[in-house]
Amino acid sequence: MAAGGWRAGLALLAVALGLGGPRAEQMEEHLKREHSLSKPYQGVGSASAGLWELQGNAIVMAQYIRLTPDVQSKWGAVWNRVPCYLRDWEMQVHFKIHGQGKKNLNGDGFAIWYTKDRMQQGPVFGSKDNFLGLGVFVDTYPNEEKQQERVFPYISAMVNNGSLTYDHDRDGRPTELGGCTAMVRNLNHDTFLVIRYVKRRLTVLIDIDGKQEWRDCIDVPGVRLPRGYYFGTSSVTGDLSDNHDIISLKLYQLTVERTPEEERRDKEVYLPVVDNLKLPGMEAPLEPMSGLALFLIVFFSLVAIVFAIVIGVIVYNKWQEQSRKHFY
Ligand SMILES: [Ca+2]
Repeated sequence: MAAGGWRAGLALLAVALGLGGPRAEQMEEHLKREHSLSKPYQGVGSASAGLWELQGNAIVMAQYIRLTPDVQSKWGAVWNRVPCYLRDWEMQVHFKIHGQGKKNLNGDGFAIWYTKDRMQQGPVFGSKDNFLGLGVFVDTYPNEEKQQERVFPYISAMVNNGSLTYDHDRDGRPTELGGCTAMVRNLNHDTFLVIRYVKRRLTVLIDIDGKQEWRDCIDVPGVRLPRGYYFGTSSVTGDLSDNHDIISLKLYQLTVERTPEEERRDKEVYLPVVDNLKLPGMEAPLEPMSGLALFLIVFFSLVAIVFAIVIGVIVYNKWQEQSRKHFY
């Protein structure tokens, strides 16, 4: 693959150029083979061995993995068997969507997943709804009739703690974290997208114009994803169809330095959540109380109790004095 060489040092370059965030910072990257999928797809789909498992109509070809053929009512998925415990990572997806359908008469697209559950068939691009984790959708068909703001094909991202439903009829608009238009069908050049997760910041970049340049698509800070979830990709066709091909999935471990403050902020989470986001069921979990706060609460509670007792004693004594006066 011609693009392979320059792409290897991409994360470092992108961050140096400021694409990854407002502040240029040092970042090293390292390909993790256990979470990557590339030619010749050795062991993919074998029943017990191999790092990746196939599902549905997905098939392994010499040059790609076809999640679905350009045929109605098909679905397919490929899932990593190894849970990912990296804190900071980047997933580079080399894909191809092509078919006979003319403009907007094709579907439905595909999803890239980082989720707790794997190998679960469902209605969200062939995979489970009410998922736990991250889904990035390359949606090639506008289901919502009056599409005004969004031009399709459209890429969007969604983070779910299991409580949210993907609204297929509205192309996931109610739960969308961000998105962009991406004309990705029937192109003669290679098409890529990158999902980068660094210091709780989720960014999606696309390279679909054949210029070997990354374009910003999604940028959301404060995304808290637990570790130990699985990478996967899935696709579905309905009345409309396309070939949805994955050429490679390359997962890079990114090594970044954190300040002590960032270490505190980026501590382990057990449910996916997005800061400052008001979605039903997506409230940020309560921060555990700090030692000082707990001490102050206990201290002032004791002071208040002592104060109340003293007042009580005084009032009681006064009342007794009064009653004595009444008796004599
Ligand atoms: Ca759609």
